[in-house]
Amino acid sequence: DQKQDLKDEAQVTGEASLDTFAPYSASIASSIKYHAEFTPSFSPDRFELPKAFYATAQSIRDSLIINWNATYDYYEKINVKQAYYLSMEYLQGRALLNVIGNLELTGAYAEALKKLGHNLEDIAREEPDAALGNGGLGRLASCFLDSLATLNYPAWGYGLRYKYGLFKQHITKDGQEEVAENWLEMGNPWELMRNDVSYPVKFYGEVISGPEGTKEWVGGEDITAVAYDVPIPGYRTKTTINLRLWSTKVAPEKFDLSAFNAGDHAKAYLAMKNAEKICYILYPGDESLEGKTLRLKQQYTLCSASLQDIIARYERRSGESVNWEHFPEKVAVQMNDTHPTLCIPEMIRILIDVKGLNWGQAWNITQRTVAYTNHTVLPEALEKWSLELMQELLPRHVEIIRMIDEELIQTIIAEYGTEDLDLLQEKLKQMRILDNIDCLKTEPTAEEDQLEEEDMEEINEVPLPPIIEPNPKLPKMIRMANLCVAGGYAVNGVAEIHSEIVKNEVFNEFYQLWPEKFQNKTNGVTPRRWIRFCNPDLSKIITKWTASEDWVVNTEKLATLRKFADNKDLQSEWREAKRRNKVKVASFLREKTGYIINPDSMFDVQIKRIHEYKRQLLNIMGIVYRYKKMKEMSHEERIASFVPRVCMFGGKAFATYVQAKRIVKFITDVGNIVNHDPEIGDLLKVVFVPDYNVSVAEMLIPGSELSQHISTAGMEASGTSNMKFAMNGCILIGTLDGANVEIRQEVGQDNFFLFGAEAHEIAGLRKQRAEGKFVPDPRFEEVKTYVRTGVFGPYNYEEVMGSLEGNEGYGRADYFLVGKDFSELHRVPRKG
Ligand code: B1H
Repeated sequence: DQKQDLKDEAQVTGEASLDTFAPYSASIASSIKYHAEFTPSFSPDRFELPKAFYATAQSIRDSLIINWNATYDYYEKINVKQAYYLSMEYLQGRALLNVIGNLELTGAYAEALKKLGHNLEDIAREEPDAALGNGGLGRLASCFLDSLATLNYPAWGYGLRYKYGLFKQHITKDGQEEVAENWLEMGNPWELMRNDVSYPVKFYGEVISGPEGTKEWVGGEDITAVAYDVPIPGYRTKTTINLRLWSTKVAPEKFDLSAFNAGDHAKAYLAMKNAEKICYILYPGDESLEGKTLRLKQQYTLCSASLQDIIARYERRSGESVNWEHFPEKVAVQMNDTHPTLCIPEMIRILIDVKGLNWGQAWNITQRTVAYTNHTVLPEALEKWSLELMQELLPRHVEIIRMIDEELIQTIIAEYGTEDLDLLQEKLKQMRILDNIDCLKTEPTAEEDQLEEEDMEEINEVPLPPIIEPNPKLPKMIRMANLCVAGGYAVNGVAEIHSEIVKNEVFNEFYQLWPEKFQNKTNGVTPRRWIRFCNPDLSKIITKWTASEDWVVNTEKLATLRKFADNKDLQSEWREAKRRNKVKVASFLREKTGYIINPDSMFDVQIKRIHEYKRQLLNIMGIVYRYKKMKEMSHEERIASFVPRVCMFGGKAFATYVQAKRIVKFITDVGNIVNHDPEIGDLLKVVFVPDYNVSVAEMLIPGSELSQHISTAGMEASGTSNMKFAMNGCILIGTLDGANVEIRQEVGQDNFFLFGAEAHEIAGLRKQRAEGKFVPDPRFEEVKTYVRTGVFGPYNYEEVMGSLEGNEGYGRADYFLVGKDFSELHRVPRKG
């Protein structure tokens, strides 16, 4: 009650601290001291960093565990339906400020730490980022967990506990250098190792048929997946949900003691190493990735351990009478892209081979339980696995995938008939799960033998599909997205425009067959981390002017601010808050790059993975153009023509993505020249922020004024930083792509700098460009020529400039249409 009174008062007055809980700070301080004394990993004599961080984290962890247990006792008691989010990535960032903020203990902790001679912000900065993800897809998973807990949804996340997260990026004179990120080095205070929760996971081996058509998968390599639980607290609620991350170790009986005893240590440890290395490292690719056995092992480990856990929980909660038909009423499994697709055959395998269900039951239950979110339409990013590799690693799953493929073929034949063979062939070609693999059924499979006679008659009535001769020269592949669409009850895109492309282009054949499966779920971000905690100054202003803190849970309330838009007091408070955030950015950049920037310049920011489709190259070409024009002017003219601007870039390039790394090098080289040019001074600075991650984003976004979301239209599925910038009072410049479209509708077209070709024009423009029919703006040619003169140093930019040329000499001939949209960059804002 005391807490509530204080809060009510704080809300009404909009006073500095919304959670001044002095009465708690004394007991928090003693709890922190207690943990500092009993934290064995640090020397006991002094309460210093980083020990102070670990002790602080442990003191709050106790409350998390209490809430976590209470949440689960309750879910267990009411046997609630649970949503399970399966993701290969979680980009959690730091947890401390989020945890104490969600528990509304920030003020109390700040005070307690002050008593102990520390400052909360410094303590928080000691925490390494948990970077178990690459970019938007991983961060979305983490935002979902926060919001699910806050909104009291019974949900769990499942993922992998990578020992090394996304690499650390160093910027050297040669561009990006990758360094391993050992985030667990000092221990992870937020996880609870659950030795009591572990499951066997098998690879390789063979499938043996039993007497009554039963199948047994035997032999091969057995490992153990062990659970590590990370409690995820909601905001202003006791609901604390779970992120269960699997780590792998050797199955106890597989340690080769006799080899060890015989002195062959390498052999003895081999199985151990093979098991442990599965969770060693996050694959650092974003948007596309080569198929690798280790990656497939990772994916299967996630699916198998999670499904075994989910099914065990369902059985336990069902008590005496397990009715599998009701499984979809208690379980929903959401797949974050195709990376966890193996959930589908794994669920079927467990239901048939372990629980004794027949094919029809298992297939039906799975189809009612699983759903798929698509995050990209880039053709190279649609996951495919070689049948050969899958066959070797997961032989039983290949049998099941073949059965699903057959089911799909039968559905397609039933829908389109066999009269128009060309049509049927085309449909099969587009939709089948197995690519370049014969689909002629010669004999009934063992499972079909088991079917009731009536069902069999039905199948026999369906004529056999026409033969498409596989091409022996091409690899036989499994198309994971097709498996997801066929195996799940729903498919969603992540922004309106993207979901339309999913329906009308990428999966159009499936959409025609099952229109009811297709949905849109525009991405979102948690307003706790992305406004309330990362921008306390702005938060206070919002709370004051909306007269309530409700916006932290219900972002629609932010619209209340609209009626004060012209209020001078609000405007000046807003400006002051922005300025304070910019000062923080300036001091961060000085520390990380040595560049001194003026906080009164306009801060223009592009932070995201480095990818050609995101067009950092378009941005930097525009900057080079501006620089060249400045150089051509007199001092007076320059001052009169340009607003001082700091252009910031941040983002990591996939280590083997050569062109992306060249772009990083280009940006840093431009910075090197421009930032030291005495004629230019504060009028233009170009800064590449090294090692961009969640924590860096939390600092940069509140201090930004213009942010760039300039992908080639139709290529960015959604984007999520666009939302974070908009929420922190930053104007967007962007193309009509991803969630930009919806953000622009919300903020109004006057508050969004729109430019560039639209998605429906892209195919035609690419064709024109490739045929040399489209002539780029002369200013674009001017910039390329300028770069080629070597103004930015001795590095050979030929490959970068060449990729922008409209001829075939450089692969895809300005595939991303930088040359097309460049001209419009200088014509903002556009009407309509
Ligand atoms: C997104 C990925 C992705 N789309 C493959 N696809 C990966 C694909 O390791 N891999 O193999 C990793 C990541 N990530 C992003 O998802 C989209 O580009 C964004 O536009 C979108 O906002 C985000 C969340 O939906």
